[in-house]
Amino acid sequence: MVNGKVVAALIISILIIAGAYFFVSIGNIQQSGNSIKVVGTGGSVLNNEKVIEMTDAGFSPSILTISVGDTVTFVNKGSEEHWPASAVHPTHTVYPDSNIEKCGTSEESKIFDACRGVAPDASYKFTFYEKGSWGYHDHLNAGLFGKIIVE
Ligand SMILES: [Cu+2]
Repeated sequence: MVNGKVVAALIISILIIAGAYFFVSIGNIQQSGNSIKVVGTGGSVLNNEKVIEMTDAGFSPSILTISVGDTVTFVNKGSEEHWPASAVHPTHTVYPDSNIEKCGTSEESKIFDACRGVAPDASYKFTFYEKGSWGYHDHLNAGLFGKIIVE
């Protein structure tokens, strides 16, 4: 005999999943070049996401211009791990408030530093709120570098 509480929990779970699916599906995703825009039902831009591909040859595009508040996703398309991080190797302190010593602390999500190697097919995202020209590199291969210009 199935307990009434179990049935209620199952129904609630199904409603939560259905609700989550509804919210995911109302957004309209527009993709053009390296830019993905997620547009709400009112046409407002919720987020402007730019993609930088990391391969064993470097970052592409190596110079990217974005707007304040844009999120950059570094996608590893190579066969080795890559670790994007603010200049300058090895301290990573050029981007405001960034510092490799904050990796593993509660401030890790606020610094421009993946804080670990990103595996092939995995990605690292960072949202830029500071205007400027921000150099970065691959901490595991410091000869690979790029620049993000935030306007
Ligand atoms: Cu480094």
